[in-house]
Amino acid sequence: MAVDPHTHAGPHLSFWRRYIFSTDHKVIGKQYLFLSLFMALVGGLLAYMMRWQLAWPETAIPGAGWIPEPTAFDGVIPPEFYNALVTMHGTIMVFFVAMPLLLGGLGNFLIPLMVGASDMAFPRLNMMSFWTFFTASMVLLASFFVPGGAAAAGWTGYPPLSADPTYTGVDWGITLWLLALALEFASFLMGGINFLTTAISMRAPGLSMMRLPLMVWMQMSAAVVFMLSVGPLIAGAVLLLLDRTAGTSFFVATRGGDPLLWQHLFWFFGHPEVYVILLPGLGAILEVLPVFSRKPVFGYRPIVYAAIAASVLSFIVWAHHMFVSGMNFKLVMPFSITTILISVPFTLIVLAMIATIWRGALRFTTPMLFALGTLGVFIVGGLTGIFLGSAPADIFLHDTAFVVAHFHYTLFSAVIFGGFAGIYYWFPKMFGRLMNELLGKIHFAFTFIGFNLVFGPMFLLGIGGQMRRIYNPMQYDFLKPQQPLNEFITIAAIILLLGQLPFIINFFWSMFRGNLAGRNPWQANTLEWAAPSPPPHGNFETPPRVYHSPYGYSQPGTSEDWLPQYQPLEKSTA
Ligand code: HEM
Ligand SMILES: [Cu+2]
Repeated sequence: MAVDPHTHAGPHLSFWRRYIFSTDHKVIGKQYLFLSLFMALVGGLLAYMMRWQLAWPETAIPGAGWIPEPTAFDGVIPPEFYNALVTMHGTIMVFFVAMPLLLGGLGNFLIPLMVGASDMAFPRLNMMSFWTFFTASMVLLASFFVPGGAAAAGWTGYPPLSADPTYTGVDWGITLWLLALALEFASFLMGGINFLTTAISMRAPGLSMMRLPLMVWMQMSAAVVFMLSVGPLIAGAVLLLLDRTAGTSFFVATRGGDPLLWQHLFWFFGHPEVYVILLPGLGAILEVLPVFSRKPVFGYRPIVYAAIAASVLSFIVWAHHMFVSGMNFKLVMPFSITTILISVPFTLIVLAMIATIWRGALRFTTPMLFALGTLGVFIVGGLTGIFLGSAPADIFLHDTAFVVAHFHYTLFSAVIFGGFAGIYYWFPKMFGRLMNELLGKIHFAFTFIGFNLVFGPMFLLGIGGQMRRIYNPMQYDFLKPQQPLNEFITIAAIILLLGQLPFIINFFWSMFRGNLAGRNPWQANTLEWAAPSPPPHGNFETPPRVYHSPYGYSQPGTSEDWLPQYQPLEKSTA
């Protein structure tokens, strides 16, 4: 039975306190979710403009005619704006979609529920972290409208491009970009403290660390990785800001600075950041796979240890982004080896996932389809990562479309497939209603097929030599024979983007009109399903107790094929 949240809201709160400046982790989680979906739309539209330009260079982009000069001339985008598109697309997708969706949205909503707590450890800090993030998003979007336009030095912000406005023609845009990143980092530092404190100190009686759902482990690992890696980049960002505004020369070679120093500071953060995204994405599907296979997660402890091992290793691989940067060549092999080493824990996690679904009683619901999609796509991303991790291959493939294909296979799998798996799975808990299965499956088909048609052929483009971050491939004679592939990819990208319409319709329609979900529509074991859907402020009517592992499906000695964590054994055996 869905419970009206108003009847359980406790003290009467004004509209503003209940929905806008709420300290309820569930409202904050939804705020992150809505904002990240909005930003995904923006990021997707930027990708559409890039792809159009790559397929039909310097022709008017349908729908872009309204963009004023000097950014676009009747819909034709000039090279400077193309640079801004690449930069802002990457920045938005990584920092303003992936993190708010997987950590801000799912993490905030789920951690207190999954550990049986009534809210986050620091609810006000939680609210502050959302509004800091909101401010960051607005600063970032505002940068499109300042003179010179938005940042255009790549999402990695390499100097000297980022340090010297005369190289890009962008002045304020890059300063605002740095400010937006600083605000977003502050926001997620606050969030990380909250996540860790809540998961460690507010667990329900009986919920030992080794009974935590894997999603909580993954969110904790991600929070630790983020908090330990972001410091050097914040320092680097301040130095870069000084280079830009105060005439210092930390990174500008012509003034005696060292651009490689920025690359080290950036990637010491930038590589672990990928795991900040990846781990919660994998965490989401680790919840979905056992529920719809009706089997326990295979190898719970090895998965936890693998996540910790991958987190530790993530700090000593960063220079694999710099094999061709001119750093000391003696660093190349050590970083190649650590990079390939990191495939061991991830292989283990993938094998555990396959073993989990192996011979299960699979239920092909929409969340399950997206979870299986994540798995398939992530395997391709992981395997191609081994190519790029080995320096000799990377020297050939570096900065080609092969790299673009590789990182979309890993990031898209975690963020989009994993994120959708999570949204479809937890939507009934969030809104008390089920999403439509038919629309969900149509959405999955378009996303899965569309995705592979976009990024699969990009491996070929890269092997054929197409560089990334170029404005017009037709400028190079040796790339001309590949142009039909570019056109094909762009058509597929348009299909992929249009394929998101069924989701948008489904999401908003189901929020108000979907079938009522009840407490536990999927017959899942974890604690969030013990609370009403949607849970009232304070979450549980009575504080839950935990008796079992989160994955007791099809256990001997039970009459049902599930065994909720919150039910003692006597009750569930008839
Ligand atoms: C509709 C789906 C998407 C399409 C069609 C798309 C397309 C593109 C294109 C054409 C580029 C420029 C490649 C280059 O020349 O370097 C790019 C870059 C990038 N994309 Fe995507 N993308 C999509 C979704 C995503 C998602 C979901 C993420 C991450 C969560 C992502 C992260 C990035 C990053 C980090 C870059 C690098 C930006 C840079 O070089 O500064 N993209 N994408
Ligand atoms: Cu890396």
